[in-house]
Amino acid sequence: MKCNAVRGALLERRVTLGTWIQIGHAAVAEVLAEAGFEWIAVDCEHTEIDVEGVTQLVRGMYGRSPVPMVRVRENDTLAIRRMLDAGAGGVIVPMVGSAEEAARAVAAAKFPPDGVRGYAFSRANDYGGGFDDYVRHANEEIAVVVMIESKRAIEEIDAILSVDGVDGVFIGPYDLSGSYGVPGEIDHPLVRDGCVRVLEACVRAGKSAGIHVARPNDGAIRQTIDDGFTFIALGIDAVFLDESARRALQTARSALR
Ligand code: 3PY
Ligand code: MG
Repeated sequence: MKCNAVRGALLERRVTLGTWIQIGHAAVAEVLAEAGFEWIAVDCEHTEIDVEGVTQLVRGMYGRSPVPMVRVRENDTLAIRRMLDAGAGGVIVPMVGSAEEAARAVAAAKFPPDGVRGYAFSRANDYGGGFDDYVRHANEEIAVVVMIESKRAIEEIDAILSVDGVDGVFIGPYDLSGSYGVPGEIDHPLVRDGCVRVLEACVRAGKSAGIHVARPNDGAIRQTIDDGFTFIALGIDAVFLDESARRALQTARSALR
């Protein structure tokens, strides 16, 4: 089994830069992989992408450097298991609000005795050809990141981080803003305060703090790095496409004036 550089970085609190796929075409994975991201998360929570789409996207990354990650559709044993079987190097589990929920996510991602992941021949172990090697190393190589997206999760952050097998946490700023009653205001003091609480708790726990910079303008990127986040998702495929298309059109239209 290939060594997972992202899990190593999470455990050492080293910065890794990733990005996010919502358009389920393998060409998108190829383009973003060649751009040089260290990991790419496929979003199965807010898109129509399911295990078939993930498999194609993971194939698009195969042989290139990014570690394929999947933001699973929910904290569910089978949702996690199927993505790992498809070849994900790690899962990002949405809406985790307590230590018990975090432990459930970890258990789904680990083979016994550490968890409840089922054994099978699958794409992840070369359809059985690499079964023994995969089973021996998967629990150490698969990354488990849980998402902090609510007031409740912020209040429970120390307990969530204390769960063995949680390699890091990842803030969903939009859901977090919604939970504080200010949807979309990701720079609102309540949201910023929540982020600071997560960052401080991660330092105490020696675990990685991550966040999604959905609109990665220069200011937002610098702020995220200055804040001390280490597991950073830059942008979304659809946002890159939308923003650069609009920018090109706008530039052309002003040149034509
Ligand atoms: C959020 O902002 O809620 C997210 O889930 C980002 O990925
Ligand atoms: Mg969210």
